[in-house]
Amino acid sequence: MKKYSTLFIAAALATVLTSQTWAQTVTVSPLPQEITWGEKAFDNNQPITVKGDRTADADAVAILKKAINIYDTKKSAKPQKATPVSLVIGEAGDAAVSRFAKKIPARKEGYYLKITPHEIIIAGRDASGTFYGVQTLLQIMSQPQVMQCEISDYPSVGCRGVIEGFYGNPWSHADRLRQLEFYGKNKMNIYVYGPKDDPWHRDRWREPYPETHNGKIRELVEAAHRNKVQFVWAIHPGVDIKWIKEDSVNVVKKLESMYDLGVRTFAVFFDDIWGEGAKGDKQAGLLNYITDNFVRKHKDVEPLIMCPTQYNKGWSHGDYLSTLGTMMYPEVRIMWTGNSVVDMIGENDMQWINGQIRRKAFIWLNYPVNDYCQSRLLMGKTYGNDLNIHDMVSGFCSNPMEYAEASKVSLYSIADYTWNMPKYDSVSSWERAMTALMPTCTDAFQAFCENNVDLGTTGHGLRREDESPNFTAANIDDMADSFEYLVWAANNVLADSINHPEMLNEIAPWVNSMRLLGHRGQQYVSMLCALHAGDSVAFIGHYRAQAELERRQKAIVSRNYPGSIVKAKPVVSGDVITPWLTEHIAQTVKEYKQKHSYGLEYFPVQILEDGEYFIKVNGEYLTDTQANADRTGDWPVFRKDRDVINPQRQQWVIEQDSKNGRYRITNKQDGRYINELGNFWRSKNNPYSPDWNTYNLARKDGKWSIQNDGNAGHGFWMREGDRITSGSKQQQFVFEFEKIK
Ligand code: 14T
Repeated sequence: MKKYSTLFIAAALATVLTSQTWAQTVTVSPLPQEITWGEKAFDNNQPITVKGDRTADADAVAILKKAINIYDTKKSAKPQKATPVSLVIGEAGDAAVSRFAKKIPARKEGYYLKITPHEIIIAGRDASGTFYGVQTLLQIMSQPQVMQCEISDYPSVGCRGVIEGFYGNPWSHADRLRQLEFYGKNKMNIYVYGPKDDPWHRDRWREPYPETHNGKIRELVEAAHRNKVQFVWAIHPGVDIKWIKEDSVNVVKKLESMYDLGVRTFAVFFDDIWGEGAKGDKQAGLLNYITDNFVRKHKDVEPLIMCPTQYNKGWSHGDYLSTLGTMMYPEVRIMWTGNSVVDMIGENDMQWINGQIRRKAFIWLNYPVNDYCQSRLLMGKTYGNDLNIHDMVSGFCSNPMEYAEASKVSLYSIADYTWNMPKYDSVSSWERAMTALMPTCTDAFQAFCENNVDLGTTGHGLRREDESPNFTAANIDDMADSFEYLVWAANNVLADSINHPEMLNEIAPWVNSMRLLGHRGQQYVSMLCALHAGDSVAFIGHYRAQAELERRQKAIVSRNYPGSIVKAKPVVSGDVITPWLTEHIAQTVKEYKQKHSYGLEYFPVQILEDGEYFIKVNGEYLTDTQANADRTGDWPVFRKDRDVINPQRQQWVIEQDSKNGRYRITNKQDGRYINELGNFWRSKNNPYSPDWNTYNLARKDGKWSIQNDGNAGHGFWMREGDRITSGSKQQQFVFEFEKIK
């Protein structure tokens, strides 16, 4: 019986394998709503004749003719082998596709595509539909053998795309042109122009663009429209707007100047402002004024989009949102980032906000934007948004990184998610994205992406899972393999740079950092071997080589060009490999020091020994008076006397954190730590983090200064009244550490 079943499986497998050798089905992306594959139709170098091209959408016809081998019956020589395949193209209502009228999905931007051995039919519901039909055909025809298929397709979300809405270096003109083409290919249809650091968007919103910029904006608008993308220009007047007629007129004037450059959809942003500009009734009044005096005066301008000041639930209070909801014309779309500034979007969140604003919110997703965690690239899977909210949104846009090419990994998935939401699969989408973007070094690029996933601790709290899933360190061999993998991936991505110079230009600092991280790991493996062999000279040699690599890694700066707003210091695998290596090197050095005395001068000095201390200022003891491990928000105070009943309340555990070499200070009684404000903080949601809760120590004349670092700024602690504050920019050598044990 057992034998028989094995045979049966083998036979079944053979059938699958042989059919796969010729059945080259392509995974069309974004995933179509309905698709049925058949057998091979023809080879992709087959001559093709086109019918309907004079009435079909001109942009669709243009990309079609550019990409395929069109056979012109009048001009071309007779085809040698087969008769040409006949391609019929057009929109609902066109004579060329009238035979298929019933097959075209009754949805905006929908299309019907059929491939048979002798005929290709592309029939769009509208111009965009035809254009998308061609995009799908070109994906299928990218294979040597073109398969028969029948596709009925349309988007889940009507408005799908990208909002260039981050702080930092705005995208370049070339970046934007490449983006717009990418949106066309991936069936995204909206691009909102709102880079925070374009002066004419925000700070100098009243002024028209200088003449030198006008040509570029015109070119972008044309490129957008050619790719069936709405170009939305956003104004951000809230910084200094006065609620007077004159400023309403100023806004309309600026929008008119953008209309003259070809823009047909407009947005008004009031995010990240306070004071006068933040008033809901005034904002609603302005949006209605613009609608009356600008939008409705032009026949071809779409309803406005506005970003409210309270753009997430965490910041909403009072009747601001309901004021917008009731006062503002219902066609004005209102943006929303979710439960907090940076959050994935759920069904319940949509119900809540839509009720407040009496319309469907237009999602501004703050992912993969990294302007608040600039050392990390966000190259991981795009997951966490509910798959059933397509009918609850009026649009869905992603705010990306200032790294335009690198953002495409996530944007590819945003396109996939918004086109066919119920069928979205973050894993397969991520894999397809990497294949599509880096076809000639996909495996190495995937290794790069999987090591640049998490954000670390930030004020916004979003974390991303599954960073560095291939990192294993159970034994020396695992470690050696894991670090070699990093070096291999980095070298392969770099070696292939000629095929994707724009991507490499952006990610090279991170790729180089990954390569050095791998080499550091290899040196660490050699340190371990030397330690086991008792070879102190070899150990110190590898330790110093590692330290030199680390120095080089830390010297890497991204975008180190004059005028760059953001110059990030890249961190690779900040959640997994980087902290692992730092900790393990520290641990191994400790072990070495216990056994050997050779070369100790090469290690950094620890200026305060780990231990328990009294912390004193002017002879008074820093005391944890509440002593309750679950309590947050109170602070330690200075007391004249020793606490004889609960001595532990005045005893502080001070230890160097091996993650960053800074010092952590916790109370002996309850383990609470002091945060960067001099308060206690300890709760499940805010655990100790070396990025926030460690200090630099310095000593002068027997007294110490204590300084925040990492994410916590650089303020120095001082004593104010009976407590600690941390506002000082000057070093305060006032603290005494009296060793207890
Ligand atoms: F308009 C909003 F929807 C929005 O998200 N505004 C900004 C956005 O431009 C930025 O890229 C994003 C991520 O940093 O967050 C918003 O900016 C902030 C958010 C904060 F919580 C700026 C400062 C903050 F404290």
